[in-house]
Amino acid sequence: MSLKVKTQENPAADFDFLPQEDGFLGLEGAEAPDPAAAAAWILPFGLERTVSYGGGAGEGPQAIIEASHQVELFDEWWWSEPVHDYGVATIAPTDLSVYQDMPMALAALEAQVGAMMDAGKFPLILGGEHGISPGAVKAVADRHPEGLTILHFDAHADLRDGYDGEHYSHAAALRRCLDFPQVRLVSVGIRNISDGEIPFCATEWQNDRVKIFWSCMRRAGWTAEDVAKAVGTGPVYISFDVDAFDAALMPATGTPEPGGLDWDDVMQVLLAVRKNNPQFVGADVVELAPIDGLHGCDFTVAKLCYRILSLCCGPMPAPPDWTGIRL
Ligand SMILES: [Mn+2]
Repeated sequence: MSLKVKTQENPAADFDFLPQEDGFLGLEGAEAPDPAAAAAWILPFGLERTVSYGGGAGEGPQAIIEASHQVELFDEWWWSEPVHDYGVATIAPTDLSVYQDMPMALAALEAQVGAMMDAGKFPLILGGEHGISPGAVKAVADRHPEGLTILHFDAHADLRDGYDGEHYSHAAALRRCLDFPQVRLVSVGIRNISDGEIPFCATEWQNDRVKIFWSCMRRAGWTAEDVAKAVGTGPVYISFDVDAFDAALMPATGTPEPGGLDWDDVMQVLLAVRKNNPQFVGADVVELAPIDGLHGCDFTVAKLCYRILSLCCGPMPAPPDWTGIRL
């Protein structure tokens, strides 16, 4: 179906939506909200242009959506099916080959994310390579001149000032986001940074614009609550590169790294951030490069997306008393 979204900047933005049974979570019948009534909109944006090692990120959105049909709607953190508290709809993927270079693709993404926000929706962008994040963040930052914190999960700092001659490289994703002066960065899971990034990182650390929670210190050096304190109460945008997960858990990504986060590391951080009740304004999940037969990776990312949506758009989690589960 098609839905016209009227916004101030873009009075006739058109979005085509996937039928709900084909979209994220595969909602059917009475469970499926009309897109206009859904608080969260999924935007598939499988751009794959500046990848430097393994390819395949362009197939990410479709794999996430397909795997999401296997994700159980009931979530024990809420002891309910939290999706019904906010509602989700999925925009139909478009042909990204029409964009001849990164600036064109980023401008298109910025316009789409901006239109989603102006329509009052929470945008979740499915990548695609990490190089797309600055396009989405530009739209979000423009609407939050008072300040924007990016909660960034990744193996890589991505603070290079360009890479392989590409200003908007995936390896420069967060550097380009920090081009916007109101943006600050809290990175979690980092275990790959280059010598050339250190001076910038050190300067911006002094300016309180960059804070890194190194993966190697996750069991001994910092807690989820420390991350939540650094993030604050928002506005918060989540940029999640799936290579933040350990390479054993997430081999299906272009540049996997050992020594990474496990599922519960990530969940504890997200939950601690949620407990501070920040203003969540958008998210992207990038760099899934599906591998035939490793459907566990696709499923992990689909479940991650559902948790992010429920934490950002749903009520505060209200888990049962685990010592006496209410059955
Ligand atoms: Mn990465």
